[in-house]
Amino acid sequence: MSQYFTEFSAAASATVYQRILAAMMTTPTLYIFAISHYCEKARWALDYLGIDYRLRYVAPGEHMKIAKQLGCPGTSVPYLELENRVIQGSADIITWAESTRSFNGKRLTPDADIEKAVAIEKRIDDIAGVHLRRFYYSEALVEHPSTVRPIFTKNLPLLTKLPVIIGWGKICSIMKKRMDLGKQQGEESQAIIDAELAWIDDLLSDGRAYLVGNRFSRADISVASLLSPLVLPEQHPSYVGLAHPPRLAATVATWVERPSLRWVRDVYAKHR
Ligand SMILES: N[C@@H](CCC(=O)N[C@@H](CS)C(=O)NCC(=O)O)C(=O)O
Repeated sequence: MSQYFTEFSAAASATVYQRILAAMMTTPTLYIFAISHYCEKARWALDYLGIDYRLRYVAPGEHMKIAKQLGCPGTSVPYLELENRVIQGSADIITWAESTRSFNGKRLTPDADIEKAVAIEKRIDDIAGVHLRRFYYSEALVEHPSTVRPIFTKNLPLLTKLPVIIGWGKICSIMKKRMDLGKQQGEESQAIIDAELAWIDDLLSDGRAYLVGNRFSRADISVASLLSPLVLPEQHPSYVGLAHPPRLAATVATWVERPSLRWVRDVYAKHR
């Protein structure tokens, strides 16, 4: 009897072990920078769709090495590692998430007006997302680099964190060059964001709750997450303690009651 029990429990624990191993192998891993609004978009979408995933914060530089190892076509985060492939980019991650069997049935791609939702997502990804990053870094990284470093080292293991702390000056120089940062560039980006906010203000001027149709969609999650660095919503998982540099803070103070930014705050409160 006791031998039977021992064999039975060994078999049972082997099954449990195999199950844990299988779950670990099939659970996707999302690689992110804590500061990145594109990463927030992908992370929010996975959370919203109830996808089980592991989160891995990566350091600047390290993100390129991992992207290469995984076979990503480019270097940028977010990317999602699956068992036998990788998906790079927030829009493709959302599309993949809705195609898996394990999502909770909520949808981010609407049944009607898909093109409208995707067009809004693409425009905010390509324009406001890029220029908001340049607007913020052109002041924060160039003039106050030490205020940016903590969010880049947040949640990193010590051995990954130390090289970022030691090499922060070099990392800032590379980022300045790659994103073309500077006072004048920041002003150019500010004007572009102003125009993009006017576009969203206009879309919302008929009193609609959601940008496309009457349901929360990928258009909403894209606009809200990519504008979130202006609003720093309390529901954002990584922005606690992040502050705007002075000129950006003064500009945001003049924008904060715009319909677009009020809407971002409301959407975060309701859906994040
Ligand atoms: N369109 C892409 C943009 C991603 C992106 O620009 N990521 C930035 C962080 S905000 C990045 O990883 N930059 C570093 C690099 O390109 O190597 C998306 O939606 O995922």
